[in-house]
Order: sequence, then structure tokens, then C-alpha cells
Amino acid sequence: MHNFDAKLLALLRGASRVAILTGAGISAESGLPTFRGPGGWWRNYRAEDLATPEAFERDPQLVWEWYRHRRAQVQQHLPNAGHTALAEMQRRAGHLTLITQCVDRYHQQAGARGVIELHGNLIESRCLQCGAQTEGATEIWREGLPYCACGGLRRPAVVWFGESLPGAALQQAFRAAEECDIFFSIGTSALVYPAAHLPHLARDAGAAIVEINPEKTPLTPQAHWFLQGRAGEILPGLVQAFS
Ligand code: BV8
Ligand code: ZN
Repeated sequence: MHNFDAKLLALLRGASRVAILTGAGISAESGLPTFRGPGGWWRNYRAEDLATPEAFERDPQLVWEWYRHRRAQVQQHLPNAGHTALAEMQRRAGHLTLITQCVDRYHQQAGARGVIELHGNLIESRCLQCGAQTEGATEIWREGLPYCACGGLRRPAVVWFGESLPGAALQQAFRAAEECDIFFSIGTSALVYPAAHLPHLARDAGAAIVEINPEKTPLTPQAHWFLQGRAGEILPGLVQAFS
């Protein structure tokens, strides 16, 4: 059990606006592999080599095989105590904005509301022809590829490397980072931009930065609190700090 610094607990009790950024590490204890940690490989491919428009252009069947594999993993596992704690914190805190780089929608499944998805989600797919974006059930699969009723090929509804993030989501996330009293960075290696810029925005606007991660990251030196450990073990202990 983590014993938290009294100053941090007092800050949480008094915080009126909290912003939280999560990365793949929040779903690690659900059994989903992170991008850069163990299991971040699939067959002999690195995630970053597959999560690109070029890879999809070159071999859409391979990329869809990877996403279907990941969809199956998401369906076979469940949100963990970290996701549940964050949803509970949101219910208790005055104003808590949850921003995620995850594409598994576990935050929503655990009851969080108004989740800002910076990198899209892998549950839905988008038609390259008519732009319709819907859940997998409407996909018409032929030879390892999903098609739209309009005949167009569909792609995973995620943001790939080299693609811009959804403008509205990014604006909302920037505003939450600039307006919060306390910013949590949880389960992210703080390497992928522009998401990794958010804690710096918050710090420059005067927020206290709390990082939760079993390992140090490039953000750690800038964090006011570094809670070293797993999100699923640390977060439940923090919930009661929110009155
Ligand atoms: C853009 C969706 C340009 C797909 C993803 C050089 C320098 C700086 C930037 C760049 C550069 N070269 C290229 C760029 C830009 C690039 C980027 O930042 N690259 C990085 C790698 C250097 N960014 C982009 O391309 C972005 N777009 O910049 O557009 C542009 C600009 C204008 C106009 C047009 C275009 C798009 C980025 C989005 C890419 N898509 N995902 C999919 O999921 O399939 S990113 C992918 O990485 C996931 O979303 C993932 O969440 C994200 C970040 O990784 P993390 O979440 O941090 O996961 P990671 O595995 O790295 O770390 C896990 C952490 O958890 C670890 O720290 C571990 O210790 C910790 N952990 C483990 N267990 C636990 C735990 N923590 C807590 N509890 C535990 N139990
Ligand atoms: Zn279509």
C-alpha cells in the first residue's frame, strides 16, 4: 500500500480542476501489451512500424490482422482497478478531465465520462470513400479486409504516426491542461507528441504535475510528485483523497 505525501493529499482535496493523461501503461494490468514494453511486438513487427499510413498502404491485410488481434485482446480482457479508480475519482472530484492515448475504450467501459481520445479507438473503423465511422459490426469482410456498405475500404479509426490528431480533441486537451490545478501523467512513456506536450503546458500554467509509472520517463524530472509503481496498485489508494 502506497503511503502518500500529506501535501499531495491536501492538494487533491483542494483541487477544483484535475486533468489526467493516460497511456498504454494504464491497460497493462488488464493484460494488454504496451507499445514499448514487453509484448509491444507482434510476430516480428514493432507496433510503430505497423501503426502508420505507409504500412496500411503497403499491406492493408497485415495491418488489419494486427488490429483484429488487438481487438480480440481488448474483448478478452477487462478494465482494471486503475480504470475503475479513475472513474470513481471523476465522480468525486469537482472537475476532472480524462485524456487518453489508449485506443481500447477501457476508460469508458469502467464508467469514465467525456473521455478525450487523442489517438482514436480500435473498436470502430472509417470508410475511406464516404467517411462513415462505425463499430466493427457494420464491417463487410472480404479476403481479410473490411468494406463499407458504399463499397469503400475501411481503415481502423485510430491516429497513426505521421497523422494529425483530431483537432477538437487536441484543443479540448490543451485547454484542460492549461486550466487545471493538478495534472496526472499515468502509464505513458511521455515520448509521443503532441500528447507528451500536455504536462509541460500544465506545468507552465502553474499546475502541480504528478506522474505514476513503474519506471522513470523524460517527464519525471519535471514532475512535482513521481509515484513509482503500477497504476492499478497506486490509484485505488488515491481515490479517497478526492472528497
Ligand atoms: C503527429 C494509435 C504530425 C495507433 C498511436 C521526432 C521527435 C518528436 C516527434 C516526432 C519525431 N518523429 C515523429 C514525430 C511525431 C510522432 C511522435 O511523437 N513520435 C515519437 C515516437 C517520437 N507523433 C506523431 O506522429 C503524431 N502525429 O505528430 O502529426 C503532423 C503535424 C501536423 C500536421 C500533420 C501531421 C501521432 C501520434 C499518434 C500515433 N498513434 N496510437 C494504435 O494504437 O495502433 S501512438 C501509441 O503510442 C499509442 O497511442 C500509445 O498510447 C502511444 C504512446 O505510448 P504510451 O501510451 O506512452 O505507451 P508506451 O508503451 O510507450 O509506454 C507505456 C508506459 O507505461 C511505460 O512508461 C511503462 O513504464 C508504463 N507502464 C507499464 N506498466 C504500467 C505502466 N504504468 C503504470 N502502471 C502499469 N502497470
Ligand atoms: Zn463508405
